[in-house]
Amino acid sequence: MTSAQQDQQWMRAALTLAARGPVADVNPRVGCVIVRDGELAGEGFHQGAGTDHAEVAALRAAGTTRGATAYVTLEPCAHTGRTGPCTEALLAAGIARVVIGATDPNPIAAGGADRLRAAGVRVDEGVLAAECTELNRTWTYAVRVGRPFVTWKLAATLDGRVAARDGSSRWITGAGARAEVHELRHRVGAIAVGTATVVADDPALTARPASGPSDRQPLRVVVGNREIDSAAKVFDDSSETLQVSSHDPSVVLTHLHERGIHHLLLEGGPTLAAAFVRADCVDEIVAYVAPVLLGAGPAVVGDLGIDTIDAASRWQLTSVSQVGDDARLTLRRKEN
Ligand code: AOF
Ligand code: ZN
Repeated sequence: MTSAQQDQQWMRAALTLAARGPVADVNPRVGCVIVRDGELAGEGFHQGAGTDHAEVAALRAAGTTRGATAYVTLEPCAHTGRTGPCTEALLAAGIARVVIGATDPNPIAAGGADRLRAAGVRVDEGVLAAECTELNRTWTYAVRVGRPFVTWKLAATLDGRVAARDGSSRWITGAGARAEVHELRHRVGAIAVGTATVVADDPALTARPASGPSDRQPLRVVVGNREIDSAAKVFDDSSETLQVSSHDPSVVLTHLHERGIHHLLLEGGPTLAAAFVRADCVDEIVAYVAPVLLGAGPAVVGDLGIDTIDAASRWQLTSVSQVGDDARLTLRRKEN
């Protein structure tokens, strides 16, 4: 095995560790392995804000660290945040070489690679960089752009409707698609719906079963000013609920960003979806299309202010698959 392959192998081990961290935490998921004389000496991962960073956890687990190499999926931090700087911990432990996956996009914490080099440590960057970045896709996006990544999930008939003329909508898609939505809810920090949807459907907006890919429940966000019955399921005690009366997506996203949420799942209805699309605040669409026709009833999205085909909101299809009897399409913003 070449030394480049060896580096990749250790970085893959660090990535596997990182993936054990909490997916919707305010902090990124980070893994670290310490290797000495070609042998694993210690390993650790970040378990969420306020706990040890991955490097500190790995150093703690390791025996002798002098002269060893540390493989970290994210550039070691150079700041004192909720915990101390990892660069100083690595230096104090006598680490001779640090191999980094992704660069830290957070300007407050960045600069670790340079700091280590300046102190005489050999630093190699960019090993499995794409995978290390992808692991924290929405966190990286939020840090760079200054607002959460927004996934709009929709479930509609073949003719693009979300309910029949009489308002009934249970169920358009099959059980398989609905189970996938619960998986998705487990992976995000927050779920938003409009007040009209709460009044019409009384959704619980929880991720079920409660112990899915994560045990935590996403924050429920209700947007709009229709009055909601205090007995509505969104106000039950299974999770916290935030009410925002403004329909302005940037107000909603700013609130969520300040709370450290980096991934928002938008679940409708048509008015809220239209507001986000018009404000160019939808980054990804996950569309479940059922083999069902209604011929009447509300469309999946409200008025977008589009009068002519040249002005259509166009999207890039990134994947298509079958889930039970339904189709799942994933789309991203079209780059012009
Ligand atoms: C690392 N190793 O395991 C993580 C890092 O407030 P703090 O102290 O928890 O710092 C959070 C920031 O530190 C976070 O935004 C990111 O830039 C970096 N995360 N850095 O060296 C880790 N989780
Ligand atoms: Zn750190």
